[in-house]
Amino acid sequence: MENGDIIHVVLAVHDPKGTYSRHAAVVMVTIFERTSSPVCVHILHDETLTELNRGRLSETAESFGQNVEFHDVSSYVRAIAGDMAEILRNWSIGIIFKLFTPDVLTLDKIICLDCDILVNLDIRELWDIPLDGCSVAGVSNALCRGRFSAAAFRKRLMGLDWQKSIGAGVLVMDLSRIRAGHNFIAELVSWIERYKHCADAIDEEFILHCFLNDIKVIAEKFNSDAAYGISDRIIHTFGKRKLWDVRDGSELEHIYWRTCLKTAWGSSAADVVDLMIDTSKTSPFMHRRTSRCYARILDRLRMDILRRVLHVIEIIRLGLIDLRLRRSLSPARGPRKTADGSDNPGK
Ligand SMILES: [Mn+2]
Repeated sequence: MENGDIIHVVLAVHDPKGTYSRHAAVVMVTIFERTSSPVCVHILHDETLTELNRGRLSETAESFGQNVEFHDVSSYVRAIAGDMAEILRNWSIGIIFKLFTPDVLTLDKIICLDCDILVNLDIRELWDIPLDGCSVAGVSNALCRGRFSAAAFRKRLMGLDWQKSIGAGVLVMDLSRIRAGHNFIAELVSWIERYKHCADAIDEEFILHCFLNDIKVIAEKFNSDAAYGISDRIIHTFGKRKLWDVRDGSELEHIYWRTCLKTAWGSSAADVVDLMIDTSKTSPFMHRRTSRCYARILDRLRMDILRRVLHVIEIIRLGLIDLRLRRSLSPARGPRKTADGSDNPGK
């Protein structure tokens, strides 16, 4: 394979607020710190990447003696953007940048990572996994989603086998094989046109659509939730609650902010303190007073509902006891006696 021993990693950066590039730098440092291999990081970005942030990403790579290259994918985005609005209800446009990789890069092989990830192993371990003739490798997410999940249901609607689904946050791609068998951009455009009404996680669903029987499933530790531990893993924060969003004192949170200190965003501790305070101010998960208030309202509701349910059960229980008592106390049924003791009141 050309490019010798260099490990090539793709990160996508769409950064309208100017805060997202930092997360890419944190991912880069977690890679650089745990490998002795040369790494080239390819940043796929659009016009939202500022000169300042681009410089900081370069500086971060340089400080570890590694390389970073920038690839502007704005023209690809524009080519399909008209069809995207309906799909991108829950996602940033950055979710599709990795799908441009086979067209943008001339390399043979690439690792694609999301930016909500911490690499806590030597990335070479992932790089060296043979793809066994498959176009893509990733970690199965069929089990964690489940047969009756909305994601599985949506995939069945699109004619996809949900059991073969892999997470798109960590992917290894054989770019030569993909280019030989696919015209990725054209296929993406027609796929979006056809499925825009039900598609959601485009990267994951489109990859499953293209490579249904051409996917190598790799060990779960390469794209793993922190719930399973964090050592010797690539940890991915699934869902909307990202590692920089919360102050829960988790080990992961410590790793994120300590790593941030080693990027060009953390050239002084004071800068990182400012960043932490700024993210706390804007994080939807940091309105602690409000969330405590909601918790109290929920507790109150739960208590009221429980009290009423218990009340109804108690009434039914008492009613049953009452009925049983009446039955046991009432005289045995028989013909009624008249006042004079005769059996027949009628004449
Ligand atoms: Mn992600």
